[in-house]
Amino acid sequence: MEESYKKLVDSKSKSLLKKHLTKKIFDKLKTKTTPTFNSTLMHCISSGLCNHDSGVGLYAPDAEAYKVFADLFDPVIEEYHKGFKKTDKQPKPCFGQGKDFENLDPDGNFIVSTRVRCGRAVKGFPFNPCLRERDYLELESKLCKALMTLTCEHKGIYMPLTGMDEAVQKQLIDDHFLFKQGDRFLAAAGASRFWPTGRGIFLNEPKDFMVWCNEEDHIRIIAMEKGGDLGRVYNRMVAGVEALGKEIEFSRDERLGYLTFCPTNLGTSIRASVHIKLPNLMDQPEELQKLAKEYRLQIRGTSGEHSEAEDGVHDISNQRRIGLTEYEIIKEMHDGIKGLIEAECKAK
Ligand code: ADP
Ligand code: DAR
Ligand code: MG
Repeated sequence: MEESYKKLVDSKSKSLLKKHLTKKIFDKLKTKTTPTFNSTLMHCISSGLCNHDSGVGLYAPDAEAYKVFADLFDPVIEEYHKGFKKTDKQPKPCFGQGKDFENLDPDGNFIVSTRVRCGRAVKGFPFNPCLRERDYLELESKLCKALMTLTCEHKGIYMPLTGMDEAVQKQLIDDHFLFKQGDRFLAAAGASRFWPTGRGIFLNEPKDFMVWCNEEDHIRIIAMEKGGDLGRVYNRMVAGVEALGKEIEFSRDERLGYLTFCPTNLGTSIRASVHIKLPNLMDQPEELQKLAKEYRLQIRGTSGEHSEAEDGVHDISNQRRIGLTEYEIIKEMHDGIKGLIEAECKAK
């Protein structure tokens, strides 16, 4: 670990891990372990040590890591989430009403599709680096039991990755329903162990609600549809989260809110995104980046993180996930996307 750390320090990496893992903190934390699952600093930083092009490079191997290695996690959380200090506290969950958010693009001129997702961890289980094969199977079984209780618009079927026909899997990924395979950042973080055991996707009949099992987080709850009706998509996701929350005890920290594998997803763990075409702003990349920063929006490629835009379609979403309620996060994204569309129309 010392050698890999030195290579990171000497590298041109711009990761938050490089910025905040000072030698003093490294020396203070390198011998510490978490009491329940015995996780280590190496578990936390291995992805950022292997991938110098990480944006963050840090993951929590279990819930206790956020406290045992707080000297490293707290400054990374504060910077990524634009100012959530170690003395700040996540507000109590408040989903509000999706009907407050009008359709972002009623005429369908810019937005191809809208997606809202959140992550949940099952209380008592660690994250990927400390999960045994039987833990993946137990998490999958708990989730499937809960999924069987879903009714009405959420009713659907669970498809395990084990034994899934390759062509079916490729189509689900190409349709943006299913997670990609082999993300090198997640692999280096220990998230591909025993793959594909315990991994899978639940898809409802209309294919506008899905639940991922054991990709990056234990559970990802997702609603998605063509067009810009953010309020309807948000409502569908919230109803799904609340239904599953009746069957599964989620892991929630008093200060950090809902716990997730990556610190970028803590708090609400909500990422609300649009696949959107903004040709005029795309021709003015500095202006687009300035607006995205101003509206606290993050820009990804068409196939999500670490991908490029295809046919001018970008994935644009809220960056912050902690320090605001769920409703406020959706409002921040809603107002940001509206601002981008207004700027696009002016840029003609
Ligand atoms: P997440 O943060 O949910 O893990 P990723 O960046 O990993 O998101 O992308 C996961 C999948 O979700 C990718 O296939 C991506 O294209 C798809 N996706 C994200 N936002 C949208 C959207 N608004 N419409 C359609 N697909 C989307
Ligand atoms: N690629 C990693 C992940 C950062 C946040 N995205 C997550 N958690 N999917 C990085 O450090 O850049
Ligand atoms: Mg992802």
